[in-house]
Amino acid sequence: MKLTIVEYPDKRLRQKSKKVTSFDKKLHDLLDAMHPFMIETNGIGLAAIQVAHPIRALVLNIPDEDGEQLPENLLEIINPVIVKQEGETVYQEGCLSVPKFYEDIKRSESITINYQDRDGNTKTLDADGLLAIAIQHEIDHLEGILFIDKLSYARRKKFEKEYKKLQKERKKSS
Ligand code: QAP
Ligand code: CO
Repeated sequence: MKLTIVEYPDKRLRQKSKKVTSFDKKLHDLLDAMHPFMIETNGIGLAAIQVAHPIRALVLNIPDEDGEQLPENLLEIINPVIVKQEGETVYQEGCLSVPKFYEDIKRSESITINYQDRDGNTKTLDADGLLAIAIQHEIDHLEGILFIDKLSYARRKKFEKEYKKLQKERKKSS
């Protein structure tokens, strides 16, 4: 399956993703394609809507202490629901759908989610650190929310200006 990234300001990123009800080969093929796509594009998290599939599915692969993204650390999360969140943390986030832009974003420090795996089995996961931040970022995608939506008015304006300039330069060189 060939995947391409959907980039801001594409309106498709604003859709609310649909709950997954069929845990079938079609879902498995998509997940199997999302993992290598995420690694090749230097991502640590990817929601299906970012590759034009508006379903409530995401993949994560948080690098270990050596910065390596090990296959055994691949997480596939379907239909996630945050059932508990505690504390506050700030991290400089980026997004494959908003290339080359990074800003500090405030999130809960630790979370508990309920979700399903690729076969529809119900699971619970406690997360903190970068994993907790990444899960919250990806769950936002399922609601059509981007990390840039969380910026102050002034920062958002600055972003829009810089991003437009960057896009013009990218168009010129492509
Ligand atoms: C979401 O983000 C995230 O601008 C995943 O040029 C962000 O994988 C989770 C990326 C922060 C936790 C903390 C961004 C790759 C990748 C870019 C990503 C770029 C190339 C972003
Ligand atoms: Co993102």
